[in-house]
Amino acid sequence: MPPLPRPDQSAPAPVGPTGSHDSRAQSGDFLTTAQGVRVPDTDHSLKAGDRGPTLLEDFHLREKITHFDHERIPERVVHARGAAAHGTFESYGSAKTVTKAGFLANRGRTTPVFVRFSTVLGSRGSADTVRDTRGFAVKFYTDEGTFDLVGNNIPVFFIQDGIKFPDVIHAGKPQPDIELPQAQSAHDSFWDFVSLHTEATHHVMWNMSDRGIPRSYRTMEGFGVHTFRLVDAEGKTSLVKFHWKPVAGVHSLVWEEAQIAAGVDPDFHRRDMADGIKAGAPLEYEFGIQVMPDDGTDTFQGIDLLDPTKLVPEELVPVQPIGKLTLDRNPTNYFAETEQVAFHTGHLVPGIEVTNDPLMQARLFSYLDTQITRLGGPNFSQLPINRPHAPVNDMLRDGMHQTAVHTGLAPYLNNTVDGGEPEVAGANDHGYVQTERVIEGRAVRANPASFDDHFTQSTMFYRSLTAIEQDHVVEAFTFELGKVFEQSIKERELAVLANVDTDLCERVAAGLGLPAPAGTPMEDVFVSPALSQIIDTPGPIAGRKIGVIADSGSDLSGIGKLRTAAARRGATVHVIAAAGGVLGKGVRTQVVERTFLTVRSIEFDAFVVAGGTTPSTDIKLIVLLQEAFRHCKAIAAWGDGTAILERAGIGTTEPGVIVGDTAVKAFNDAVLSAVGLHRAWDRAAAVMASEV
Ligand code: HDD
Repeated sequence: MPPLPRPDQSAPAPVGPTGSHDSRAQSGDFLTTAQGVRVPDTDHSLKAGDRGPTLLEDFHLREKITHFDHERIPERVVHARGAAAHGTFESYGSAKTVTKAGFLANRGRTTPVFVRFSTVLGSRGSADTVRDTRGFAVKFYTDEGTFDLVGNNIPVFFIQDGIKFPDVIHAGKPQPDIELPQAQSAHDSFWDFVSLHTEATHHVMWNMSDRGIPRSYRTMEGFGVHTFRLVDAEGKTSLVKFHWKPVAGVHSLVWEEAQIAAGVDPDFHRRDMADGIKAGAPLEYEFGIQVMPDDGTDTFQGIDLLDPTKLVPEELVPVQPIGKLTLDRNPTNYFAETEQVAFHTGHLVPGIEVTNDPLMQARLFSYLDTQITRLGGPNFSQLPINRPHAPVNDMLRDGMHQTAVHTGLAPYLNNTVDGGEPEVAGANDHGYVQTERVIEGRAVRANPASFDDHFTQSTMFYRSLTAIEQDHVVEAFTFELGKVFEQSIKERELAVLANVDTDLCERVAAGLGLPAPAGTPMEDVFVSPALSQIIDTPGPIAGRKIGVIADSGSDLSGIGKLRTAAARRGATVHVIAAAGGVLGKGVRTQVVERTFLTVRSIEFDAFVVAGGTTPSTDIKLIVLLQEAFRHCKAIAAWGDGTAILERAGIGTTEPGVIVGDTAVKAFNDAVLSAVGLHRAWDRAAAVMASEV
């Protein structure tokens, strides 16, 4: 008997004019129903007379309302608030020594990616800048199948065993009776949980540091968190930690900015990413690995590599760059792509394997499971954004929302009906053949003793920060615990901090007006300067925004020069004036993009007052400059623009304040370098100590 036709599941998705997916919704000349029937009127329902009741036979009305009624799907149970972008990963080929994964091992190979950034605790409509961990989930559409690296911007996690994930999330989410606070850890149940579960301390230290309030997605590190097992072409294995290093450097907001932004622009991070991409400043990260020997101990220099509350300091194992990620295309449709993308830690490709980390093991179950509720059935891999770019030839059949039209008669193996096909693949055919590993032991609910060390790395993190970063940690703990009502919870968390660092505990206790308990912090810990984000040489400024205060009398050509100098480094200049419109005439014009009413200091990384600008007594302008000064941003003025700084009480000799006669090259370079330093931290002590 001749073989029957084989199923073809690799048929490409319908492609619309905008790219990779079907964009039929708004194409064609006429509005139609879902059945393609042209619609004559979509504003008036069919009624019995113009004042009469609506008729049930109006199929267009019923279809329109019914579809609308079902437009929402359940938001993600965690990481509901997010934004994403498309891009490309290019391999340096340097990982060839440790992995056979083709997208990493082959120098110059490019792989399409889709990356979703998120907060953890807030609902889908919550603010971007809340103090929280950020998700950093990368979908690599490799030609050996899809690999998802579902990471965070913090290299450690709150818990060591996935069975506790519902507990930590229930504690962090709004309280269940009246559902508040939204997207905040500053409440009793969160601090109740973490003070009772001291394994959370290291992650909490990171959350309370500046890492909990990133400046933007482009200035955020990413981490795979767990230890992974890489396998090379000869079958040799290594243990690795994955890192994303932002080309733009690692920078954060200050807490007051984060709070203002949550009200003024809840979309702060999402807007920054979309605007940057639109303006031609893609988000860029280097992908790197720390490689540790797979010697059967799953430990490295005393660090348990299976414990997700521990990191490996970069001074002990440097991060080796293995490729570059560039995000340069905004999604076409938020729902179809960003909302429907489904990441899964079990989406692995040959050459990348998991370890026994008990947090990772539970994740391997959860991600597939959650999509079934969220995306309404088991066929979510057929959604355009989730479709692998490698050919698919599975034997999964039917189910809700099945869109494939499978041919063939034998969706099983072995078969003779479909000619015995398809074949299974061995390692030489790029099959995912798990490396053999010995697994034995008694069934116990227990952790290894090494998981009991909850403080050494918490102390290491705190002591590795600079003084100004430590001040921020103290403020953050004092703020969060200051929002807790139960005295016993505050006291218990102070007892935790006493085991991290005596000075930290005493300063937070003083802020809360409570006695500082005694603890036994490690005196002699490893210090890892790589954990600090403060830099002393200017970094790149692509995507940064500079606000220029001006009016019709300002030196518009000077603004033009500053704009050109900024554009050369990928930054943008935006003119702010008392009223909207265009300043100047003829060739020398500047469009006003913000007025004193619509601007807020958080939108910009630096402010410059243009020469020739008339001093204004508008309180909104004074507050704008004072706020920027308090947030240690670069502030500059040229010519008589300096008079405005003086009005705002900003001394022209303060750190990070630049003045010049004209907007010449030296002046512009000084301004852009100050932006590259991110903040004038030398100003911080004076700003904090200032009194009115
Ligand atoms: Fe998770 C989503 C990251 C532990 C269960 N997680 C989710 C997302 C990120 C992370 C970035 C959002 C993905 C997206 O944008 O769609 N999660 C982490 C990291 C963890 C971690 C870095 C620890 C190292 N997660 C973790 C555990 C469990 C889950 C221990 C359960 C046992 N995570 C989920 C989930 C989510 C999720 C319920 C919700 C939506 C989704 O998966 O698709 O399955």
